[in-house]
Amino acid sequence: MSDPSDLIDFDSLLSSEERRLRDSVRSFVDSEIKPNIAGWYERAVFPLEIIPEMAKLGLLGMHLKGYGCAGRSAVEYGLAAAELEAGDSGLRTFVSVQGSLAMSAIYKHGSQEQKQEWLPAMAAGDAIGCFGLTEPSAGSDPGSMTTFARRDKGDWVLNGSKRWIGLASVAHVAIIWAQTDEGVRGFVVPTATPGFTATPIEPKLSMRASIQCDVELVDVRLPSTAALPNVSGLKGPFSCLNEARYGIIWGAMGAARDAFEAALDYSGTRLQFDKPLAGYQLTQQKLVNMALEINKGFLLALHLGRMKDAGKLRPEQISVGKLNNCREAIEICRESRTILGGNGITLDYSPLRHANNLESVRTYEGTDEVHTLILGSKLTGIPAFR
Ligand code: TGC
Repeated sequence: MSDPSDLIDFDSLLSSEERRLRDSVRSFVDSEIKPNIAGWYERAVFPLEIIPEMAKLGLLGMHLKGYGCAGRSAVEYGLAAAELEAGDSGLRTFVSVQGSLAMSAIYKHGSQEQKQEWLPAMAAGDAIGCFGLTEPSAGSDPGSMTTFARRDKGDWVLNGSKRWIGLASVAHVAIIWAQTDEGVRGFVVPTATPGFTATPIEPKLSMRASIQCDVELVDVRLPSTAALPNVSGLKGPFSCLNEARYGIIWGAMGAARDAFEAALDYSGTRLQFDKPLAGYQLTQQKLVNMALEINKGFLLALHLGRMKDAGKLRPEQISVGKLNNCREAIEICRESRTILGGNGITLDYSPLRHANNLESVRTYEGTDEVHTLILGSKLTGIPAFR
């Protein structure tokens, strides 16, 4: 399948297996997501019924090895993220929260028992996970979290609040990060545990086909084995955010590509002053500028993906991709909307839906400002966070 925005034969940079994986996810998105997404978005529904199909495609924890996971490469994971987000950011977000955040936390930092208990069920889509880091007053600065886990007769007892936690109200397990007397620790919390409640945040103007929740933890009592044994400190959650931020680098460009294709298609058929919009120089300039950024964005994603597969990708390089590709993608979606004119503000077309979603995507997993300061610190040697 060649993309109308592809001016540089991007496909020639992919292996046949990478193209096959990409095409199978694209077929799934074309048949199961695109025909339904406007309705889900309008009704603010996350379609739980598509989870088994995503599991069958091997999309859940797809970059992990063993435990029923597909063991795909970083580039393959990225290609899948781009295709899913061409459908809708909310659906890519589900795969990110499940695989990059919740499953990665257990995979990287969990005990053998925690891995055996949760990872196969999560890969199969039988168990949904969520990742509780952000709090009502601790977003960009997770080190200021106040959720606390205290030891009590060999148990852990958690109290606190989390906010913007994807999928929490439908999740079976939550990875909750909390302060302890030994620094920040992660906890594997079955959501049926007494004292755990998750309430969807509504109404939203972005990511409507997705669920984000407030989570309250009131005397949530857990056995000593609930703590993730292999990490303490903020590097625990940050190591998982690296995975999710990496997927966003690709996903954002998938949304941009879909918006561009909607605008290109519309401009070829919409007549004004007796000729198609695509015949006007102003429209062609918009289309060309967008296509250039899409080509550059995918090249950047692929370069970073190849580095990740080689084990050489550094966190600040992920910031380059997340900052650039979110920033360009949202501009592309907005510019695409201008080509659609008034029709572009309806749910009949994807660009404004994607642009609205990308407001969330540019904000979660590190805002534009956070990634700018990470890179500013790298360039100058002076951290400007505090
Ligand atoms: P800092 O003192 O710099 O670092 C603390 C420790 O963490 C290590 N570290 C990292 N390790 C791995 N990967 C990274 N990217 C890392 N960044 C830092 C660091 O080496 C240190 O380790 P150690 O061993 O010395 O203790 O921490 P800081 O807080 O001062 O860092 C500043 C800043 C701004 C970079 C950081 O706080 C940051 O990235 N903030 C943004 C947080 C963020 O992205 N929040 C959004 C979370 S998204 C979410 O919760 C919702 S999930 C999605 C959903 O549910 O829908």
